[in-house]
Parts: sequence; structure tokens; C-alpha cells
Amino acid sequence: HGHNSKIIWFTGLSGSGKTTIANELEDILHSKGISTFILDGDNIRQGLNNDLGFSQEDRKENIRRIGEVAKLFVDSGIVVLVTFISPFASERKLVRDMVEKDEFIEVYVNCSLEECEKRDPKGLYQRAKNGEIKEFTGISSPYEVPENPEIILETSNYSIKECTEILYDYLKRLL
Ligand code: GGZ
Repeated sequence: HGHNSKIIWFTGLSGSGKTTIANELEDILHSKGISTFILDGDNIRQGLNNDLGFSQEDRKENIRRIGEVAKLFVDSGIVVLVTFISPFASERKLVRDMVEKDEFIEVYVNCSLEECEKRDPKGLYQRAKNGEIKEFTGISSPYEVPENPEIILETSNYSIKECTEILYDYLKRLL
């Protein structure tokens, strides 16, 4: 493996900032000449996983497949940024155990439910509270807080730019 191949595994509620931080981090890594690839809802849930919904069973299968894809990228020697809610500790552990110990970096993007509901950029929390979306994470489906993530980013208290810098500061000695 390339010495800097890693899975940067973001986990957190919808609207917590996973995708935004991953995109900002990607810009920084590219400016340092580090190759990356982002796995997100747009390129996975629309394609490979378009047979899966949001039941517990489907979310677990979603994360399992994403883990397998992330492993392929890591084995090709690049840094892969993965931005799914990944609400279940068991599946995060499953993916962690798929790769070498130092290849998996779990980033807990911590944002209070209240703040996510307030942001509600796509109006999904409102629709979930109205009962129009079933099994919505944080409202009617669980989110299991990571117990031992490599790093926690507090997006309610710090800007996206600050969180990205905190994350890059942590990563730079590992990449
Ligand atoms: C949670 C949902 C749901 C339900 C649709 N629960 O903020 P978004 O819109 O862009 O990101 C959310 C995304 C979550 O998909 P993941 O693949 O990351 O989830 S998991 O890891 O649990 O499999 C949200 C949208 O899809 N979305 N319905 N019921 N989020």
C-alpha cells in the first residue's frame, strides 16, 4: 500500500457537516499533492446502492458495501473520504476491521440534533417530524454516538473552516 492510503470515515447526523468538511479537506489534500476520492450519497446511493432504503437492515448493507468499496480504494493507495451517517456502531466496527489498523480514521462530526434541526437545509427534519419521512435518523431512527473515534469535530461550536483545519492538523502527521 502507498504509505498515505487511508479511509477517512466521517459519521454524524444529517446536516452535521460531513460532506462540507470532506470537500474542504479534499481541497487541502489536493493542494499538497495527495490523491483522494470521496464516496458519498451522490455517487453510491444513486448507483451501486440504489436498491437500498433507510431501514436498519438496508443501512447496514449500505455501510457494508461502502466499506468494501473504500477498501478497494485504499488498496489502490489513495485517501478515501467517506461521508455517510453510518449510525450503527456494529457496521463502523465491521468496516474498521476490514482494513489495517492504521488505515481507518473515524471522524465523528458532532452536532446537536437541535442545531441540525435548525439548519435543516433540505427540510428533511421538518418532513420527518410531520411523519412524511419514516425512520429518519435522530427523529425516528437511532444514531449511536461513536465511543472511540480518532477525532471529534464539534460543528455546533466551530466553523467548517476551523473544523477542517483541526482535522488536517490531526491527519498531516499520518499522511
Ligand atoms: C436519514 C435520510 C433519510 C432517512 C433520506 N434518514 O442530509 P442528506 O439527506 O443529504 O443526507 C442524508 C442521507 C443519509 O444517507 P446515508 O447513506 O448517509 O445514511 S446511512 O449511513 O444511515 O445509510 C439525508 C437523506 O440521505 N435521507 N432519507 N430516513 N437520512
